[in-house]
Amino acid sequence: HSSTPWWKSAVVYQIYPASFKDSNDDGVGDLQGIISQLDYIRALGADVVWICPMYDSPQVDMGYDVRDYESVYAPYGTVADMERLIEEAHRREMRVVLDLVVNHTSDQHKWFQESRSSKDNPKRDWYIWRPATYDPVTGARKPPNNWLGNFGGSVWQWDDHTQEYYLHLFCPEQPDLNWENEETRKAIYESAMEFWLRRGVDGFRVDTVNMYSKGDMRDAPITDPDSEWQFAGYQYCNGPRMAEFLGEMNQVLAKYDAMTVGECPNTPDMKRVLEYVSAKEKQLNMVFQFDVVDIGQGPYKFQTTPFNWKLPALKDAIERTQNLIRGNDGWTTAFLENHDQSRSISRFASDAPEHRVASGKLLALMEAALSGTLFIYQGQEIGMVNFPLDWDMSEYKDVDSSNYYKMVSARTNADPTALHAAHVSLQHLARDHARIPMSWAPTPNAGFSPSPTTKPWMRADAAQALVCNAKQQQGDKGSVLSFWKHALRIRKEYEGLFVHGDFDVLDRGDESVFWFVKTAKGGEVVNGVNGTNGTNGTNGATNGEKGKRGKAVVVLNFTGEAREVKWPAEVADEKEKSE
Ligand code: TEU
Repeated sequence: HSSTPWWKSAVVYQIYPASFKDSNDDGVGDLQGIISQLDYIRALGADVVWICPMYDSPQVDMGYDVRDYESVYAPYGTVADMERLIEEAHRREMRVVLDLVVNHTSDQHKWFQESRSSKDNPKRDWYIWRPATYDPVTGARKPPNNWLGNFGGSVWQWDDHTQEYYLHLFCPEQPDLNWENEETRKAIYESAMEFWLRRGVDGFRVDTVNMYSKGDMRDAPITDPDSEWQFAGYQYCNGPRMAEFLGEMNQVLAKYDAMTVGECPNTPDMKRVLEYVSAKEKQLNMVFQFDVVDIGQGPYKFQTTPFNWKLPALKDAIERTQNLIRGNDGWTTAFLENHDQSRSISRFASDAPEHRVASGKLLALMEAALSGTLFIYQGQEIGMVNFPLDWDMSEYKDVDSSNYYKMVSARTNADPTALHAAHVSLQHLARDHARIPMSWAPTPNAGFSPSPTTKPWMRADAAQALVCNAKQQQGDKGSVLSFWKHALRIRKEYEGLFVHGDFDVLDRGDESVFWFVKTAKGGEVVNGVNGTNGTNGTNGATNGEKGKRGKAVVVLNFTGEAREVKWPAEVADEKEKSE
């Protein structure tokens, strides 16, 4: 449909370069490995690949600590390999989206090296520096506020050389850029964005996009009395200058017709989300909200009991994000996994051997029927699950996991019961589960490296690869992979229903079955904002196959047993039609 932007009906396949495919047998995934699997991704039915940070980086946070935006992390390849990847994707009529990580850089980025060199360096103000405060009683040096970092501890790091603190919302090795400085913003646009846009990338997944404007730096309210540092996400997210910064960034993107999907944590207020994604605001095309993936997590992510949530919570979370497209000009996303989440089958269904395949299909059907741009994370399409509890803590490589485990250890004086509970929680929720090598084939390293004896950078789940791998699933009509392919074909065929349709949940309180209805809509946006004439429904209602069905009813049984269901009154006449 000519007036509907391409990214609305797109299926995006997310790639974690370290763990996708190793082409040169060094145990680390690489760009040539990605190129070698573009046909596999295309055959799934994806139109876009999103590549997690492949920039030069010391890898303290797996590339989300960028040392140089304009070069590639050597084990992954070179800028020339990236150019080749973009060309190969485009040749297959696929698009390439990169991760734009510009809330912070690595402390090894040359900008920060200059900034920290002296208080009067011209780049001093490119990062966020503050003098110490002192305890009135003891005289002890203290950071400017009590904010807790995303990976634990204070967000402030003392710098001996210039005797000031700098702000880091993530690791100390990830100092926050100062977006208030116009020169900094210009440098970001040029180095991190235009360098790659000129090389043909089609858009960005924008990391931590709502943290650029930090608001005031008052102390956060005390929510964890046992800790010196307090959750401050509602203060450093969605600050007063967000609209201005994103508007400016949007002008750069508009020159290249590039798409954006912003990562939007700590934003439960849907009106606020709509400001970012409303077409007329010209800020972001869409965002990732955390409503679904945060289900069942404690206030501190890992302080949780696995499966302490009930199905209605999932229905509500999905409804909130689906409703962003209802009666307004916003857009939304559908996703259940990414590199920061454990596997969806293990989270939302059952990874018991007898339920894995059915669970994978259940969640595939659910996701493929949701409106918005669809995202699939590598391995999700074959139904990969979390690695088991008998893998010890040394297999967890993520700084988020190890910091949590260290914190529990410090707080409890290494109490074995507490440490075991921490391990159980990490086995359920750690980011590491998404980061092990992709299961390509039933070999000791899951077919990740060319030689079966090469040891990957993270342990491959060989036992899982025996029963769950892309190679066997490609030839099996009953596989999770075949199911995904089929679901994505139907989604495209009935775009008005599944990509653009309205979402209504039925029988909200039912804790076993998730019923929802999709009602077809055209690709046009109401109010004529994106469309040509504002008429709603040109393709949903009248264009051949796409318009033949006005409604679809999706019924998902989240229990392990057969269920007798009563067709709800709201859709009784739909049932008659389909019979
Ligand atoms: O994540 C930002 C974020 O807000 C969190 O969801 C974070 O992943 C979580 O608190 C960890 O448990 C983004 C990236 O997706 C993530 O991989 C990076 O580590 C982070 O930014 C810093 O760049």
